[in-house]
Amino acid sequence: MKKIIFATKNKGKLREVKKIFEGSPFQIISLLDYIDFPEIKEDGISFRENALIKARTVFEHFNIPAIGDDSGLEVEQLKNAPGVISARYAGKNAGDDDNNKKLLSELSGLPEPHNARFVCAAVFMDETKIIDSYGEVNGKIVKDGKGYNGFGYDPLFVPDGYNLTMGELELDEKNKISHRSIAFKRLRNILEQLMERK
Ligand code: ITT
Repeated sequence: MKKIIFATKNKGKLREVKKIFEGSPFQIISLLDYIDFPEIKEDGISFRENALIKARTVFEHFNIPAIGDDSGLEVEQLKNAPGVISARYAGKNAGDDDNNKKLLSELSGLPEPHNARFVCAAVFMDETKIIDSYGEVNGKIVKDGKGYNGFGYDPLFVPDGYNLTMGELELDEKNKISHRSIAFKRLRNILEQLMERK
């Protein structure tokens, strides 16, 4: 198995990505195995830039092929906020509940539907290459949050074509449609093809 280090401390992301790489020749480890690894400064202006910052920082430190994921929620009526600051929308030390409350307060008074999308930029980096991938999923923000699966804004997001929130979907169901699954399945395919060519 070839090790890839996933530059994240987010347990929700890690669970989803490990599942996507199941059955592949790659073993996914993460910064949760190196809990003292300092917080990476995400000062890029785009998801792609931040994903590259995460991949590069971790690749240069460990010298193991690395993947960074920068993702978030864009809400049309909020001019695509919270965007790249999705994890810190309600402040520097905000948790998921704080961010969800802040989102609903920003939307209160605005007419439904609250169209939104989740986006994910994933960047792979090793000594010879950088590979970019991207995924998004459209849906709507609902006022009455539901479900305890997933993480982040999942309980408030109903993907198009569904009556359930992302928080109500099982991991396998979320991995059929999510922004992250689109980005990471593509990355897995490319990496497997490159390996076969060797
Ligand atoms: P790492 O940087 O350690 O990977 P993070 O949580 O800080 O973890 P980001 O900077 O990419 O990651 O911020 C992503 C935020 O966007 C995340 O904390 C959620 O609030 C939101 N988000 C991203 N993907 C999501 C998903 O699949 N479901 C719900 N919310 C999501």
